[in-house]
Amino acid sequence: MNNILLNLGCKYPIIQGGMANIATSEFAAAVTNAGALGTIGTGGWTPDKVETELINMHKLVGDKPFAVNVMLMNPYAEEIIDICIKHQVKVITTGAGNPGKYAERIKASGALLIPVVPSVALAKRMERSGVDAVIAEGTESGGHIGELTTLALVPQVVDAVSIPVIAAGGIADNRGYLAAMCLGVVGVQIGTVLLATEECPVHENYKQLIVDAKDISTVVTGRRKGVPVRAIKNRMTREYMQLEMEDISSERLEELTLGSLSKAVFDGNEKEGSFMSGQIAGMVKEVTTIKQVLEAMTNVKPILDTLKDLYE
Ligand code: TUI
Repeated sequence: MNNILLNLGCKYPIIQGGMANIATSEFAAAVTNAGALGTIGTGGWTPDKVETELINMHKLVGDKPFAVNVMLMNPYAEEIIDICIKHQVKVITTGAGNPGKYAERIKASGALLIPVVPSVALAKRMERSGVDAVIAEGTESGGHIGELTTLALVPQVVDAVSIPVIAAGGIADNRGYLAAMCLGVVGVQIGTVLLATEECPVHENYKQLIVDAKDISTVVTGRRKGVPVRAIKNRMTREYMQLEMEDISSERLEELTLGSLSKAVFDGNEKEGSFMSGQIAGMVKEVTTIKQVLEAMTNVKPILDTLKDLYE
């Protein structure tokens, strides 16, 4: 089968999301070694830190495939791309912006370029820039998000471009995985469901918040001012939204968000942390392992058998 993710040597057509401050080389290597495409998340990192992690990654996975996610709002994005090229990274995913101006350089290095897109317009623009595939990410996702839901966005992107499409946002189990594949994608990207794994390096409080979450536990801050970010509802998100309503300056909002992701990831500070999470946190019932997540997600035979009974 000609599939851009399986051709890389992955056992499963599943990418781990960029997850800034969380997706270290250790975590990404655990994902790659479990058979999916592990991704080093470089949002919030300096080029030096990225280089150290890349050297470690090569040690941990050898020839197995992995990606680096470049968060384009990172002021060091361009230098980080140069480091990736220097270290012959084979897959670069991007988020939070348009990587068009780097496309030529990345393609010349031989790497695959796979940007996250929140709309059909950006998907088409990216196709014209020569990218290899796009990740169509729905608003169900955690972290920085667009407006459209996965179910609405993905088939519209699939119809609009000729390059492979990968679905992201709201995928937690075999039902979501198979549903996404039915929309015409070649694979899926997952993040939230991997937070509650033994291998994930986030603070225990973060994992517990995901396990305890219900369907309506996440909110989006920054829709009025700043950057839309989905996270678990807590004191931090309430204060942020209150300030947004009061037409407060963006600077003060930045003060509030400053370091809030690290407060969540490293300190497990339940009041002041930004516990970025997708809407599927309500489906996550326990902390498992990456292997269990991937095996459960790709176990689609029981669903196909039920469908066959219904329609044959
Ligand atoms: O990037 C993400 N998710 C993220 S990045 C992140 S780190 C962060 N921390 C604090 C504030 C903001 C971010 C946490 N989660 N997902 C991919 C994604 N990309 N979602 C939306 C987009 C996007 C948005 C606009 C991609 C392109 C785009 O283009 C606008 C343009 O330039 O045309």
